[in-house]
Amino acid sequence: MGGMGQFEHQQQGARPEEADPRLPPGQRTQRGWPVLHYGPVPRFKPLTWQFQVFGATASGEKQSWDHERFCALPRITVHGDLHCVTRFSMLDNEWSGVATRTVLELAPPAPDVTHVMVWAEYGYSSNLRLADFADERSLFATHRGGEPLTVEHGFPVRLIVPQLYAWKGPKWVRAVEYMRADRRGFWEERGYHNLGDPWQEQRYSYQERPGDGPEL
Ligand SMILES: Nc1nc2c(c(=O)[nH]1)N[C@H]1C(S)=C(S)[C@@H](COP(=O)(O)O)O[C@H]1N2
Ligand SMILES: [Mo]
Repeated sequence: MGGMGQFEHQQQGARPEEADPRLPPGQRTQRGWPVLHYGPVPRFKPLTWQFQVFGATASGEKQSWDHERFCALPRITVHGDLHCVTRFSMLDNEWSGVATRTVLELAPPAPDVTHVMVWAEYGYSSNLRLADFADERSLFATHRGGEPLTVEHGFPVRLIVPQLYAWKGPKWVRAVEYMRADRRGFWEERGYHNLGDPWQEQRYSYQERPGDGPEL
């Protein structure tokens, strides 16, 4: 009987959370979807909203889309996890929206661009290596699980980069800046790690090694 009980226990999948291979070190899963950000929730203004690409573009010109044109861009669906540095993770979300690769194709960077800064409402920003930004699973998400994002979760557009901590994915994105050198974004200037790989537990800037980021 004892053996049977153990079998049933395993059948129910009651394994310790730490054993879930999708959870990076020091993370736990979270019931529901918490809302987490610095500052107020911006109001969406459809008439003036633009998604802009600027900085070191290949053409030297800025490019921008209004909301209607942005929503008409080709779309992808990605299954990705969200790992907050405060240690909660949400596994296997279905995100849909516009691939970062689509933006890179339509508004190409100059050949010597190495990093991007993604800008949100109220000046929130995060810097990414071009390779992380251009990953095939990175997208400007407009929907999760087939439902449009709520305004608290970033409507109309948020960046999702599943392989990095979630602060690297600004909600309420308004612009992408192409850069020829790295520069720290909002949290990267305020104590968080410049790279933010959850699998290496790159949480705080004091953990950075030479070459991980610009001088603080
Ligand atoms: N504009 C903006 N985007 C942001 C943040 C923020 O403070 N401002 N916080 C980030 C952090 S730390 C996390 S964990 C996620 C949380 O997303 P959620 O509120 O949809 O769970 O948003 C990220 N994007
Ligand atoms: Mo976070």
